Amino acid sequence: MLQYVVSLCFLALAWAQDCQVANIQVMQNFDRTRYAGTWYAVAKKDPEGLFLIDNIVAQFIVAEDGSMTATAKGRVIILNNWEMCADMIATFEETPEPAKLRMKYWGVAAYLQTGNDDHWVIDTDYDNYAIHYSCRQLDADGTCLDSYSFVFSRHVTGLRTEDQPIVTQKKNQLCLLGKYRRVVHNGFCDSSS
Ligand code: RTL
Repeated sequence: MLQYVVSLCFLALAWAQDCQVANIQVMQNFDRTRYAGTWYAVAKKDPEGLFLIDNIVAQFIVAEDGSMTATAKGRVIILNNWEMCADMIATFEETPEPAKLRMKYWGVAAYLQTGNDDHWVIDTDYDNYAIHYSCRQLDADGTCLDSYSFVFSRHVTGLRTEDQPIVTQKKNQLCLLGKYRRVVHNGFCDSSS
């Protein structure tokens, strides 16, 4: 009986989303000043190609005029074997929806990746967890062909137990449940500026 109820719940969860990028629910009344500060990536779903590997820490800064910028660090491997800590910078542009930002980013070093990605804040309590999502390429049917997503925590040690079910639910709504990997923090990027 319990098994039956549990499978029904999973089915209901799966029905709740249609995987259309246009239908993804983002954070309501998003407040960027409360989002500001340090976030540790504790899990990530990778896009295609080169990406940040681990030790990923982002810092969001909101200026007095309300504009937002960010810096991020993370271990990367470039030129097919050179391991380093990537120092990244980003600026954000608003869209009509406060939680849907456009992010322009580049590396402090010129040989690092540059890009222009969506930066959607799916959910956050501002003090403990945040779920980020970015679709780089839309498929013809409205689903996402190439996405990446971060689970951020204010705590380098990971998510609090009480936040884990919320995060699981959001991963499912993004149609990315089971596609995340843990992000290790072992001090690799701590020594660099
Ligand atoms: C995140 C937080 C906000 C600031 C920035 C972010 C993304 C950085 C990315 C960096 C990729 C770097 C690579 C370098 C190798 O050349 C969303 C973490 C800038 C995607 C692949």
